[in-house]
Amino acid sequence: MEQTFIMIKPDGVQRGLVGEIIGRFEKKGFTLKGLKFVTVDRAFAEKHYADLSAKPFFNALVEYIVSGPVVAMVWEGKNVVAIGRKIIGATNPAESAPGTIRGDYAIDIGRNVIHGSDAVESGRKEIALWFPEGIAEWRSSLHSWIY
Ligand code: 3AN
Repeated sequence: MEQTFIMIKPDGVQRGLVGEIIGRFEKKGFTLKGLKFVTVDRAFAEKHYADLSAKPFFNALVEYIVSGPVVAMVWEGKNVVAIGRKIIGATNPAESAPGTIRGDYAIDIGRNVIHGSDAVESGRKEIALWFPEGIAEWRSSLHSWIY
């Protein structure tokens, strides 16, 4: 079953949006497979955002991510990568639709509340980076219609 890496960024934690965000993924029907509350250091944040290292905003992005604790999660379900990105909304909150997390709760692209893997393969890499200890296996139900 497909998995994705979702992170509630420091501004999402500080603004008390953790429950709201987790609730949206739960109510959609996805399964929470891993969760940790963690403050990462610069070297770790640079690894997570390695693909963006040439961008002019890279330094500010790394500083933002290390500025406080984040909630790192693994969510599982059918098409969870693409549907998760829909739930999150466009990168720039000015363009993300109302009803999406960024559309409802963010204004600034540099403080956009949440991260979600952009492809199944990057999800695999990000899960391995954030959860090197692995993810415990569990099933929410034996019913195949619950993803
Ligand atoms: P997404 O998070 O929607 O996959 P990416 O991968 O293009 O978007 O960018 C990763 C993160 O970098 C974004 N979540 C955002 O915090 C930051 N970012 C992207 N573009 C900009 C920008 N033009 N200025 C400042 N920060 C940016």
